Formats: sequence, structure tokens, C-alpha cells
Amino acid sequence: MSTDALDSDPELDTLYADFEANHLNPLWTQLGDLMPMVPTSKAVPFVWRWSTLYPLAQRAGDLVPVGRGGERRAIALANPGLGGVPYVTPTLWAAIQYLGPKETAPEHRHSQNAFRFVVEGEGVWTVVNGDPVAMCRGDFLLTPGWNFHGHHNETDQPMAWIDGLDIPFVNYTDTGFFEFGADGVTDDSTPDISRSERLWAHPGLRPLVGLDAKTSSPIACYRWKHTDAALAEQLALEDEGFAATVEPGHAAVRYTNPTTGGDVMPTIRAEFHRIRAGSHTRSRRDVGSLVFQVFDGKGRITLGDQEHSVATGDMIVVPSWTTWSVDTDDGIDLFAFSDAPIVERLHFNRTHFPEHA
Ligand code: GTQ
Ligand code: FE2
Repeated sequence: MSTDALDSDPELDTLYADFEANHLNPLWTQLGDLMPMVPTSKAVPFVWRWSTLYPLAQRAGDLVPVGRGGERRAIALANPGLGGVPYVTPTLWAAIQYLGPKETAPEHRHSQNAFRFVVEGEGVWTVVNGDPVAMCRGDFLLTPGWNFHGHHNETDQPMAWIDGLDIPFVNYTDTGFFEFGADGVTDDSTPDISRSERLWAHPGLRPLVGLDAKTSSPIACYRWKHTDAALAEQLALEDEGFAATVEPGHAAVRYTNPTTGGDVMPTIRAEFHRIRAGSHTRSRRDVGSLVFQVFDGKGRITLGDQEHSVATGDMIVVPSWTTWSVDTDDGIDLFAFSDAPIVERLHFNRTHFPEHA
């Protein structure tokens, strides 16, 4: 049926008006928007510079107190395509969080799953269910849903880090709960290693008190020395002629839940990629959205048909089905997180490798 021939039919106009009056909406006038041929995100590819993010967080630190009610001095990356909502993609939240000298962000818990990644600085402990966890450069920390957590800065220096959460997904699905906890933190001690790590973070060794499969990883913090060593060894093995890298000059690891071997949390995947000087990644696009933070080094990331030079701290969003690749003259370390666990669990995952490059 062609709809064009019916365009100036007054009876049809009345039908559409009656649809509207009765809260009905026809498929045929909007099929392309409702069911596009390929994922067509409203989110756009975009880069936030650390040199922009950090000074703005610092100014917030000077002007805005942190405490009960507002809860966190966190400033969300708002994707320019999403109409001003504080979402980096339709499913993911990314923010820079800043805590001044001796400041405390009070305890609370929520359904939303959260992680922290530290690109520079130290001196903050995040207390997760009463377990103080030191935050240091290169560390990847978890706060899975419904765990009480608060943050406190023990030092005379401010500290900033990035947060990733599934806030947009939880809002879209109306699945979120939230509770306030202690006004301070329940344990203000400052151990180098958390109890969670002492129990769980020994390679390939599982405590017999924890043989049940857990929804989220029980490892509160994945320390930089382990991530760095894993990547360095992949590249060293490649040099020695052994198959260890995902592609030439590209070492990569995924953070996993040791009780399942799967992703660290039900909604968020996290990985770390190291690309050797003079190497590049193969162009690809995937269903689901992806965010990078440059941890070290510099390079270029191509997003669709646009190339961006990026350096330490910069954050990059790759919306669903956007072709991307990275190349570097000097070598680059990239932290990455995505909504892949949601996409894969629902069997919507697809990957496409465009020919060329
Ligand atoms: O640190 O608990 O960026 O609850 C957003 C929500 C951080 C946090 C965010 C949060 C937190
Ligand atoms: Fe929180």
C-alpha cells in the first residue's frame, strides 16, 4: 500500500486525529524511525578532553560542597546527541568525580552497578560494605548494585577519578532502588589492600568459602600492577613468536568475575587495551555502546569518518554500530567499558569488520 495517494483524504485526517485523541499511534507512518535497517543511535561519537574535565571538576571542588542529598561531586559526560540528559550513551553513565582534601562522600546503596577507574592520583579510600579499598593510579574498582559505599579522602591533596554506571539503563527499565547509609564512612581505616582482595585476588585460586557463582565479581579492586603485567607479557610473548595478542601489536585483557569467568557486573563490561608504538587496530563496529579513557600515551581514534588525536585522560564515546579504530605512533594504553553484557545476554550482539584499513 502506498500512503502517498491517501495524503489529502479528509476521512483519513479524521482517522489520524481520532488515533491521537484515543492515545493510539500507527506503525506505518514511522516504520523507519521505529525499526531502522541498522542501529541508528541518537548518541553521537564525541571526545571529552582531560584538560577540560579536570579543571572544571576542580572548580566544582572549590564551589560545591559534597554531602548528604547531592551525595557525590560527580559531573556526567552528556552525549551531545541525547538532548541534554546526563548520559554518555543510551545505556551508560560516565562521570568525573572529585573529592577535596579530607572530604567524605557519605554512604548509600542503589540498584545501579558502578565502577571507578583512576587515571591519576591517590589518597581516597572507597568503603564498600564496610571494606576500605585504596584507590590508586591504574586501579579498576567495583561497586556492584546494592552494596553500601562511601568515599573519603585521607590526604591534603584533591583526587579525581571516573565513574561508570548503568544509570540510563536502570532508568529506562524502571528497575532502580536507592537507600541512604551512614553519614560518614563506616570504617575510616586506610589499609593498602582490602579484605576483598586478600580473600579473592590471587591468580587462579578460589577460596573454598566462595564456591557459589556470584552475580558480580567479589574482587573490589583490580590493581594496576596486575593489569600492566598481563599486557606487558602479551607483548613480550608476541616478540618471542607466541600467539598472545588479539592482533599484531595489540594486547588486551578483560576484567572478569572469578566465580563465573564472565563480565565483572551484569550490565557493564570493562577491558584494558595496549597498542604498541607504530601499530593500529582493525576497524570494527559492534552492537552496543562503548566508552574509552586514554590511560597513557597518545594516538588517533577514528570514529565513523572523523579522526581525533587523543592523549592521557581523554574520554571517547563510540555509539552502537559506529565504526572505530585506533592507531598510535608512540604507543597508547586504553581503558574501555561497554554495555556488551546486556547486548550479549539478550542475543542482540553483532560485529562487522568493514573491508580496507
Ligand atoms: O560514587 O556512589 O558518578 O552513586 C553517580 C552515582 C557516582 C557514587 C556517580 C553514584 C556515584
Ligand atoms: Fe553510588
